[in-house]
Amino acid sequence: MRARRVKVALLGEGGVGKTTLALALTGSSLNAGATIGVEVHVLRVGEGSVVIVDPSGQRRFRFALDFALRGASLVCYVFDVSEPSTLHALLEYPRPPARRALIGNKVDLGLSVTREEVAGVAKRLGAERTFFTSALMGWGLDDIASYIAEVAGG
Ligand SMILES: Nc1nc2c(ncn2[C@@H]2O[C@H](COP(=O)(O)OP(=O)(O)OP(=O)(O)O)[C@@H](O)[C@H]2O)c(=O)[nH]1
Ligand SMILES: [Mg+2]
Repeated sequence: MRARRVKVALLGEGGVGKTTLALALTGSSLNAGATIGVEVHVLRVGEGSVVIVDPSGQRRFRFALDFALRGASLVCYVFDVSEPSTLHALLEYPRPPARRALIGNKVDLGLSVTREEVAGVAKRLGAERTFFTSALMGWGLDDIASYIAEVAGG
């Protein structure tokens, strides 16, 4: 399969697991520390590559969001399913003209949000897909990898 070069941005509050997710997707060792500014990871998809741009969720690095979003084909909004505030905070994030998906991470800790709450936020964000993952345990990553490959190939 041939894939054009594609940019994916991961947005969400500090500590929800964006970097761990990016490392898990790219098969790297999971040694995430809090992101300073922005990190960039490369995911091989067929003969192409997908650039995963992973800005810090901390407010003081808010400027990194503009960089992450510029030219992105796909925006993945990430929250921690065990911390409801991280789901609702996503409504404050920009909604650029890109495909959008919602990712509930840390399912290994159990869900403290209802499926209805998640569906409500997904709808308001304009997310076309919702995924549940544990980046730490490696759960649910194949579905996201397939979806990214689909976006990259499209
Ligand atoms: N239990 C559990 N912990 C996770 C999971 N994913 C990430 N973590 C942990 O959550 C903490 C924060 O993860 P990061 O990947 O640094 O989070 P981040 O969203 O990149 O945070 P910032 O860079 O500060 O915005 C780390 O201690 C991770 O090991 C998960 O699926 N389950
Ligand atoms: Mg990070």
